[in-house]
Amino acid sequence: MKKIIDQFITEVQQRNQHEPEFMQAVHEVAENVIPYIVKHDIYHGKNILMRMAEPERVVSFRVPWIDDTGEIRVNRGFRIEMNSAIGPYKGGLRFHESVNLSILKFLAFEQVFKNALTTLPMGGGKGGADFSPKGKSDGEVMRFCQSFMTELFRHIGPNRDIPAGDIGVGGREIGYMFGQYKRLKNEFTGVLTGKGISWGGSMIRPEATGYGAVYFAENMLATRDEGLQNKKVVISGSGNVAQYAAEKCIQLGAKVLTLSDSSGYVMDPDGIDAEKLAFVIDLKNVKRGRISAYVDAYPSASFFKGERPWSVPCDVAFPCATQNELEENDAKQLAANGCVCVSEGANMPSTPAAIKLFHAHQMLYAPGKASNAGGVAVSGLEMAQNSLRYSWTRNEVDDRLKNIMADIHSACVTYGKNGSHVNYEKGANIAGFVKVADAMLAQGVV
Ligand code: NDP
Ligand code: 2IT
Repeated sequence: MKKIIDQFITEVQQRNQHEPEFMQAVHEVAENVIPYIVKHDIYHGKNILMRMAEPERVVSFRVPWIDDTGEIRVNRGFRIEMNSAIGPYKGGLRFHESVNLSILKFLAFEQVFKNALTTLPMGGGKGGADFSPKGKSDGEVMRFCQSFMTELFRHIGPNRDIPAGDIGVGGREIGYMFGQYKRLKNEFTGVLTGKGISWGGSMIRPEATGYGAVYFAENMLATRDEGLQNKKVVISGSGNVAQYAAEKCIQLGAKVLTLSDSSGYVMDPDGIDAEKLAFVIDLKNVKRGRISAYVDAYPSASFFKGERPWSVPCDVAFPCATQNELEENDAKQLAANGCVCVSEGANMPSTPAAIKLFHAHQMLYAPGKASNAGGVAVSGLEMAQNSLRYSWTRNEVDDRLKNIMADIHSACVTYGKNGSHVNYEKGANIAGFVKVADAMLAQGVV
């Protein structure tokens, strides 16, 4: 088996030199899915995983814009249209200085499996630009978004490709891009998700990824007759996903000890409660400040510059910042400190060595493509509401989100159960693969 997997990886590697994040994502899937393919005749000999590892289309484009000093700047924009077997391309846009083809291809590849797991009819895609909104004025961000959409608009559409937010793309950026798309097309359609409530957005979409990751953790803990109440929780990040993971943990009676950003983490031994979280949300979303300012407002907390929060003893960890932010040593510390559950809010935050350790310690570990699927799931519900020209209530959307997360949990158990332990990574990869592969096989050589 190892030989077949190695051969496959070598071939994909040859075609995708210098794309370490993409290769990491493909490798992880291949290790779970190839043994399954070999055992199931309908998939065997169809080169199906190789086809899934090749994007259907990649678009790369120039994004020129003018900064506040009048200088002309240029960034690179992308859209990866990875797989449309089960629905139109769907996935977020990331605006961050680190964005490149490797990162967006890994995200698009993961998105295909994730979207399949949601049970909704969405293919997978991802896009973005090597532009960081951090430190830019609203005017600069608007001009950038308008220029970005001036090219992207010809590649997307409500039945073709429906982008949304990701790192660096929140409500403000979606608004500017939606406005530009509407001017260019002279059409009001659900071409983006994460829209404002008064212009086609869905209730619970901002909360969905973080809430979903917490619902998924509750589902995992329930298999051991446990729940989040009174649990000590460590969260990384302080953006969209981290904020609402924290909110739901607090609502469920857990004690949230940390939040972070790329400069370091804050640890509050008294717990970050609803009022303190409101301060963080205002700090990050309105003032666009740094998490270190938390300790000025709450002096009993400490700021650890340049560090990640994984050394803080906890029962449950939610990595909600970025890829490869939780490494082998971090996983060792989590396990040594008694952490029993890791539910990924971010995409691929744990390195392969860290994941091995989670498995070795029989921890309840959920990969992002399962546990953070709540975001894109509610995006799918936003698309459904846009098509119906109707809006569901907060409770209706939240109930659907809870059911979807429970269904994803069940699918992971179906394909990942090994005795009394569930390998959620294997379960998610195989369940996602089966849905997409069956559709591709039915559609001929696509
Ligand atoms: P935001 O831009 O709102 O927040 C990102 C957070 O992560 C910030 O606190 C940011 O800190 C931190 N961060 C970003 N890059 C790094 C880095 N290189 N090192 C350390 N910290 C970093 O993004 P989201 O909350 O939306 O996204 C977070 C993660 O969740 C990403 O992996 C994303 O792909 C994933 N995700 C998002 C979904 C969504 O609906 N938004 C859905 C599913 C997954 P700083 O401000 O210093 O950059
Ligand atoms: O990684 C993700 O799932 C997202 N950034 C959300 C995608 C979406 O289309 O809502």
